[in-house]
Amino acid sequence: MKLYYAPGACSLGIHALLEEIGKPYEPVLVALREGAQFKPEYTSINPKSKVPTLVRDDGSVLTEFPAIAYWLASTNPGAKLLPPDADGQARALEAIDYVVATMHMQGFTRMFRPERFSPNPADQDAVKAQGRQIFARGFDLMDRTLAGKDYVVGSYSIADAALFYVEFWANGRTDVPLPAGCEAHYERMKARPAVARMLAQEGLAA
Ligand SMILES: N[C@@H](CCC(=O)N[C@@H](CS)C(=O)NCC(=O)O)C(=O)O
Repeated sequence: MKLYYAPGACSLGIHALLEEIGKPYEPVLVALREGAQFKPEYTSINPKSKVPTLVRDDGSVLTEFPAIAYWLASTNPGAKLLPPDADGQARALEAIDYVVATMHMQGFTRMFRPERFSPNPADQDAVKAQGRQIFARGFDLMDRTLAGKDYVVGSYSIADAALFYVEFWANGRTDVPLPAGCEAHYERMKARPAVARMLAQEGLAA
């Protein structure tokens, strides 16, 4: 398998899951800041010009964080990355969708790419403020989800890898404070050997 990733991007959650699984894979760096995602070498693999991209052993390509995380968990049951019951699995997918579709795409992207939401430069401070509000509210909701639990659905799952990447962003790249439950979750995640290996491989200090 090959994981196309960028250091510190949302792909870090998938990178952590691959380390958790422990099977061989090749990490391939995509230099987003240099626009490598738009070059034919990459668009021939993922025409969406985004990371993460997973190229599986049969050569087929899988994109989108929730799909990749779900596929990795389903095909590696021994890693126990999803609860065994349908309700627990649905809860994990519910949390991942919220992190990716709302906190990341609606919140964080507004804060750092306001021009994608309004072409008018005069609007951009308002767009950023709206994004910050969505991002911060997300942590409040995830904090409630974590109440009384170490991990999002109780035991460690793919949902924690998703929550971790936005917690990582909140810490290094925003002034959004993590509520106590999310802060404890962030520390708990960093203490996992697989997460520590991923951070070291991406050259990230958390
Ligand atoms: N919906 C996609 C989002 C992926 C995404 O937005 N990735 C960002 C990095 S965190 C990216 O590749 N950005 C490059 C760009 O927008 O040019 C997913 O779930 O995988």
